[in-house]
Amino acid sequence: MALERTFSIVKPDATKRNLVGQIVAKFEEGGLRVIAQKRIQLTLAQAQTFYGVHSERPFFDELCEFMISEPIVVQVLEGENAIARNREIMGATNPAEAVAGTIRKEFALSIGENSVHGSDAPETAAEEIAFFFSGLELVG
Ligand code: DAT
Ligand code: MG
Repeated sequence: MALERTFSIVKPDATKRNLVGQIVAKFEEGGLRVIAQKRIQLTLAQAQTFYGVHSERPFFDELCEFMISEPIVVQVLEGENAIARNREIMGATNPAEAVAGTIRKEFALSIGENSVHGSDAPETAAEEIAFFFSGLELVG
């Protein structure tokens, strides 16, 4: 399998608690490399666009308000099977169901405030990377 890239967010609950370094360490220990990273504050419109696939879900408004509540750190991670690998390192969406040692098991506060986002497929990874980064910002 060739090198793959995925998109990652360190979410507001984690930036607020100063956990960026500990989360990046989990990615690096898991075999992924940060090839782009920046700290930003999302607007409500950006959050709604980014999570548009969930717009009909009952938690959509809560999710978007949470995502704009503090700065976030957006990243591109590169490695073998990066999309699946990143999701393993993150753990299940609900921290109560996450495996020991995963980011969400160790750091997430709840199913909503779950510390990290990671792309779920090659198509979404490409879209999400392009939403936040120009090609010049990706330094593999
Ligand atoms: P994931 O982030 O693991 O890909 P998802 O795409 O199903 O999970 O949902 C996106 C985010 O929406 C998730 O990280 C947190 C929030 N969310 C999902 N299900 C939720 C629920 N039942 N209640 C509150 N927030 C939820
Ligand atoms: Mg998802």
